[in-house]
Parts: sequence; structure tokens; C-alpha cells
Amino acid sequence: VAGAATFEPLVDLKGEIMNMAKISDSGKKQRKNWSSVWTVLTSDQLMFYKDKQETGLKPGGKADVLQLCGAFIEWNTEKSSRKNVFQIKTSTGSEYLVQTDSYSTASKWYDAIKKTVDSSTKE
Ligand code: I3P
Repeated sequence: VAGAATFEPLVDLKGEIMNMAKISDSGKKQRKNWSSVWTVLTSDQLMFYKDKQETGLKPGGKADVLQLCGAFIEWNTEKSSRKNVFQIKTSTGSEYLVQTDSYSTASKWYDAIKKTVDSSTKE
């Protein structure tokens, strides 16, 4: 059954590769540097892992961990020449661009992250 109405918001999404560039760290601008990361979504965090093997482990030093409570996500067509780019700003002022060439993959992650932001921010 397809369609947004049947989408389950708090399902964990795991182990897909996307491209990520951290462009701000706690409000401090960073030089854009895209890298491929394994991306994992839980009920309140988004994790970017450099190695696939790490994705089964608890979050730690080897992942970028974003707290989604109070975060903000939007599609962005200005900060990159790439397609299907969305931006996540965390409540602590860090900013990430996330991108993949597959629109269906990008929009699936965008929708899931947005729902997780909304539900974890309400709590
Ligand atoms: C950047 C690199 C990025 C590109 C960025 C360049 O150059 O090519 O891939 O961003 O464009 O500055 P460098 O490796 O020398 O830092 P996109 O791929 O997102 O377009 P930008 O300066 O317009 O952000």
C-alpha cells in the first residue's frame, strides 16, 4: 500500500548510504566537504557513520549524532549544485546538507526525519 497516509513515522531507517556535508558546527561555518555516510534514524536521533560495521553499535565517537528534538529540516536548492539536497539545522546551531541522486531515497529520508523532528519536539 503506497502513500503518505500509511507511512509509519517512528520506524527506524537504517544503513543507507547518502552524501553528507557539515556546513556549520555550533554556529561556526565549516568548509563544505561531502562524504559518503551510512545513515541511521531512530525515534529521536539521526546518526551518520563512516563505516557500515559501526551501524549496529551504540552511538559513539565514530558517528555524527544529531539530536532531532528542536531541529529544523528543509529542502535546499541554494547551498549546493547537487540535486535532492535537504538541510538539517540542530537546536545547537549545527547545519548539515544531505543528498543522494535518487529522489525516492532522498524524499523517503526527508519525510521520515521531518516526522521524527515533529514528534520528538512535541514531547
Ligand atoms: C567545493 C566542492 C563541493 C562544491 C563546492 C565547492 O570545492 O567542489 O563539491 O559543492 O561548491 O566549493 P572544494 O572541494 O575545493 O572545497 P557542491 O558539490 O555541493 O556544489 P560551493 O562553493 O558552491 O559550495
